[in-house]
Amino acid sequence: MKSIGNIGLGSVAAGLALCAILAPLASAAELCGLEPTPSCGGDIREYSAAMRPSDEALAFDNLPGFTRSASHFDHAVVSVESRVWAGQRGWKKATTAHIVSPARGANFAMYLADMGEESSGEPAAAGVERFAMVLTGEASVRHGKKNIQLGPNSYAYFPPNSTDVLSSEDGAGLLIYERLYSAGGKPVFSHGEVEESPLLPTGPEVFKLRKLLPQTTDYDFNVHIMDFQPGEYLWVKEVHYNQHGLLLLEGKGIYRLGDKWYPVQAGDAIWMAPYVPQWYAALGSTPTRYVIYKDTTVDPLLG
Ligand code: UGY
Ligand code: MN
Repeated sequence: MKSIGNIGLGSVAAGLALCAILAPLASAAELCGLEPTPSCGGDIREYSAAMRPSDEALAFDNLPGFTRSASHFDHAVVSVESRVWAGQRGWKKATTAHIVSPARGANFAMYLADMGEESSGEPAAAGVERFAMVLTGEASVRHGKKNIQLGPNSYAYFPPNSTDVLSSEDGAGLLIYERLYSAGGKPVFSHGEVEESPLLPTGPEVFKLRKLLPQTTDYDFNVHIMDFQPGEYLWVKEVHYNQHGLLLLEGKGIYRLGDKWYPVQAGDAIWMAPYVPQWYAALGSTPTRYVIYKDTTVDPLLG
């Protein structure tokens, strides 16, 4: 093919001549296809995809084999296109997508639950505490004699050995954190709506912070909601013993994890192992909100 190409396809005449010679051959169409000459009978090609404006949105998630997901010993990014849904013990008419679990060294599990119509989630395994945040739809919890409705942006905490069942009539999307309880206190059932939780002081930081669980030694983790305006970023380039499981709820930006930099957007999830350097900058034109698990009040020496 190379030697044929070298004969001199530069001129139209040479192209026509070559096509005439090669026409009877089975491979002629392919060879003619190398040069877009009308005489070869092929379509005139037009490469508008290559000339598209640089501000046009590109469908990266559909690019074969491409993913922003990454997995390293001290962090992982699970972008939307990498979620894998499956049935799970205790979840009826629902599928779950696990993002973090002890299988990768974490002290907690983090997963999404896609509840269908008339679905339910049995209580967590013995000794396991559960935090559920409603992302979409409507769920409910039967707690004693009370039937508690949980709409989008609301949450509930179930202490270890709770017998409360989560259910949904019309379907709901939940974010779940679970952990084998390890604090030796008396955590209790609670529920609420994110915006009703007070804003807390953040020292030198500019982001807005809410903590959805009580800050007492009865709890071995907390769930933070963090809000950034575009252009705001973490002041502290954090390194700490606590682990994180993060879900970006709104917005986009750059997450630094160790010595890697990840463009992230709503729907992306991140696992951060103890001591991984972490830093975030909110970019784009809309604010960022993320929800993040953080283990706490557990002695770093004793785990
Ligand atoms: O509380 C935290 O550790 C939190 N600021 N970390 C983070 O956003 N990566
Ligand atoms: Mn942190």
